[in-house]
Amino acid sequence: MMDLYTFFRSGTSHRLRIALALKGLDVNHIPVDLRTEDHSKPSYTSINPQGLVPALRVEERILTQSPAIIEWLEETYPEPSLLPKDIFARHYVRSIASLVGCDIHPVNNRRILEYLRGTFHANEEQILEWCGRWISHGFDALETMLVREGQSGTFCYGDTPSLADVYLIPQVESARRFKMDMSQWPKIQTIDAKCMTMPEFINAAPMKQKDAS
Ligand SMILES: N[C@@H](CCC(=O)N[C@@H](CS)C(=O)NCC(=O)O)C(=O)O
Repeated sequence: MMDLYTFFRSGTSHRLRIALALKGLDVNHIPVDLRTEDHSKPSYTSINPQGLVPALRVEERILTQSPAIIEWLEETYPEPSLLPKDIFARHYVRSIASLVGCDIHPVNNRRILEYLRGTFHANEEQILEWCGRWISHGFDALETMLVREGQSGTFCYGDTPSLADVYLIPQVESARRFKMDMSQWPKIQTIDAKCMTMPEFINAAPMKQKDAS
């Protein structure tokens, strides 16, 4: 069985948990507590030198970087696919994943916020403003894309979950944690509600994890 190094509140761990569940794969969860800096200790940096979760142990190999791990999953376990068949639809789904994974998540990552707090003395109000700005900027564009492109159904693309939903749902969870009003983005809110009827998404949620507290 594969070992997943994960933290319940980590968005990138969350997206990987969803992808694994949609592929029907059961893995052994090994919690790495970011609050106690366990990810920066040699016991974990010996696994991932970047000191970031998630990581996936597959037999003797360690896989890092959630986008690369999800691509590996897609190539190793092609069914059910997280990508549509049509080549432009594949681009569309990947562009949503990139919007979240490259342009929203990284600037709101814990280590960035800790640096803003520690080096620039940002208070919690300023931290919320920072996170809110980048989430709003991304979600405003995504809401427009979802409505304008007319490719979304009950999910970001059509009526089955794809890579786009795998990336989106953890970001919605994070937006709620940063006290964002999700009613500004009704299409995103509807897709989130639909995903959260599926056990694959429900069981991957932060508060469902054994390390949640
Ligand atoms: N690009 C990496 C980013 C991983 C990442 O940023 N993980 C966060 C949790 S969501 C982390 O470990 N942060 C540690 C920290 O910020 O101190 C991936 O997608 O796997």
